[in-house]
Amino acid sequence: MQHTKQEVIKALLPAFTVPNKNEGSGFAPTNIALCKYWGKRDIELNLPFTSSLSISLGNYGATTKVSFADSSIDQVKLNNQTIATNTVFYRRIVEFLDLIRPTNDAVFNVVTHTNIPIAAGLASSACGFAALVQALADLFEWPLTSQQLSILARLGSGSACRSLWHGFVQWQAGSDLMGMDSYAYPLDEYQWPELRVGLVLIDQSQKSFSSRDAMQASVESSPFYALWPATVAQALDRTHTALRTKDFWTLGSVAEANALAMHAIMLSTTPAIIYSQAATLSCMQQVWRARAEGLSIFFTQDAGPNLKLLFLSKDEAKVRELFAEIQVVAPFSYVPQPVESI
Ligand code: 2P0
Repeated sequence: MQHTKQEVIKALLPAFTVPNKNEGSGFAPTNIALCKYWGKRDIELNLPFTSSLSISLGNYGATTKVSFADSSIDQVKLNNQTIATNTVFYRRIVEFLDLIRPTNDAVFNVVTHTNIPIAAGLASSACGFAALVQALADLFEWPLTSQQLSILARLGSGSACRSLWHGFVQWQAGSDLMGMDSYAYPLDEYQWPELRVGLVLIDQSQKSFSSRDAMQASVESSPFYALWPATVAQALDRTHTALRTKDFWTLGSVAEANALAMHAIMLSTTPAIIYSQAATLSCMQQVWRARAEGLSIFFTQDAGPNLKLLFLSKDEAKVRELFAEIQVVAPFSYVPQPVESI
């Protein structure tokens, strides 16, 4: 039986309370999947066919403040710009606010600041919805566990459920039809302070098709989609072993292969989905050349042309020499920022 988002909200928040506070705030890091989420078993609830595993990018993410507005419609500001009501971005946020609006005439003011490129395959919707859920939880003082907040964030965007924590995070696919067992949790047993993620920005422009539509098209038409669940299950298994034994070569190889397998599925979708640009392929070849010469460097790629390089701190200088424009993130060097500063 198909369940609705409203049913899930009702199960999690049976009684709406009028907040005592005027404003709520939250920060959420963006996350990069090492074992990817690609395809839903339930489109309405963003329930995935497979589990996935990500690394959060420390201080790179979204900071959001939410309050009640004195206007007729919700106000959404992103990086100091008012978002027009006819954009997909605005509609997705308002659809989410509709789920938790305490009364029909309650209107919200949402102010978000991000320090990552929007919609360029750097998982901006992930940190955006995770930060919004945290800000709403703060405003309404919801008595929810972090797993329940993860479920709420998933209703906004699937990968958002992984953005509630730092470090390595796993989103378990679950099997419940209402998705009550489909949430993420931190893998705190795996700490890897030497891990670095290098962001190679090939193109920051908006992507031509959303990952939401693309993954659904893959489920419906790729002849290889049937192989995806077993591919991810094996990748997850090998990633856990690599994290447990701190085997960087295996971690990187598995992440790179998993990203390429996801893009192979996209390529075999009708019509084909190709996010890579010529510069993406050149960058991949550069990584492979460096690896052939002995450097421990791997890449992963999401629903965009940009690559994220994986390497260890001891190789950072060499990697910076090879990739001049790279932005290097140390995922485990998270420094909490005061939310008041936005
Ligand atoms: C991931 N991506 O695991 C995969 C890899 C993109 C490629 O999750 O429809 O924005 O909101 O659930 O989460 C991007 O998809 O999609 C994504 P919805 P979402 O990071």
